[in-house]
Amino acid sequence: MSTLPVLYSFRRCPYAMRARWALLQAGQLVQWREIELKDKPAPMLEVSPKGTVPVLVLADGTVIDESLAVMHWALNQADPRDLRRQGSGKTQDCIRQLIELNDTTFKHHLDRFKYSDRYPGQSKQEHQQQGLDVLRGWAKRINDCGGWLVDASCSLADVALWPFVRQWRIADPEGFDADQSLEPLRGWLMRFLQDPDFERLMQRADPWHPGGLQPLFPADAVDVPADQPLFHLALAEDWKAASQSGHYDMSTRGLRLDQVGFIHLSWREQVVSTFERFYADAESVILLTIDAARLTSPLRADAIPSGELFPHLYGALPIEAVIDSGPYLASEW
Ligand SMILES: N[C@@H](CCC(=O)N[C@@H](CS)C(=O)NCC(=O)O)C(=O)O
Repeated sequence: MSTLPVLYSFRRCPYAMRARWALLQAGQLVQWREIELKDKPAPMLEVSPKGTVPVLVLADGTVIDESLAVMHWALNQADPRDLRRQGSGKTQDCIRQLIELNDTTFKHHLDRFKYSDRYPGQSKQEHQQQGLDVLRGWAKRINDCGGWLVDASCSLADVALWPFVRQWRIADPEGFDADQSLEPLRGWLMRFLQDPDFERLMQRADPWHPGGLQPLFPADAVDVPADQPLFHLALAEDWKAASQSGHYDMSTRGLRLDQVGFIHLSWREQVVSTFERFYADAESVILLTIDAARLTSPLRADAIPSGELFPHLYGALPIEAVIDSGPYLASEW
């Protein structure tokens, strides 16, 4: 457990929120040190004297103290939905430009609109207008691109920007909700706010003090022991395709890894109920037995709404990790 990275974070900080969102998507588990901005813990300032959150300290002592760098580190561990659009340099440029506009121009106007009392002599209305110009540009992009900022699915740009748009809405909910030109942006923001991961992202913890309680983030997840076999039920045709390609990338029946973000697995005692819930009417079901120690993508056990933990694999399943495969025989379980 002590080898998990340490994350210094502040619940409502939009930079920390986007970093935590990426950690969630990448199947990471970290030691969570919630801080108070007015009383930063000395161990955080020792590793990062600039005193901003988020700060991620890796097991080898590497310190990552810029939110975007934390996101990239997380997505380097696993990026099952290809948020970074690795195959397209043009889309990557577009993502970079959008994030830069947010982190410079938009943030500048957001601060002076939201906290206008901290900026005496500046015109709140002027910053509101300029911030709205940026927001309208993003709304138009979302409309033109089919629901997201760069194309028809969520990218790193969407993930990096939405906490700041949320802040704008918090500063002026009536104006934001009534503005017709922001309609596509409202729908886009709602998708994040209504995502089950939003609640996980915004979990609360008491401020950490050296020697104090050390919760994990996400708080409803645990590490997956490498010494216990993991199981996955697969349709025979999907497993056959995987045996040819060398890796298996179905998440669950009828849904791929890139649609769900991870591959559903079970521990031994969960196999029967998983079969009964999802595969009982399928023609030909194969049970895969997986050696967790042979997996290289992140594994994390996440709670489903009932609270039960299930192991999830945040990447494709290499066929070398499957130590046994054969028809699922209900009579044997
Ligand atoms: N460029 C940094 C900015 C982070 C930042 O400014 N975080 C704010 C909280 S939202 C902070 O820690 N401010 C320090 C303070 O208020 O003392 C990043 O992307 O990580």
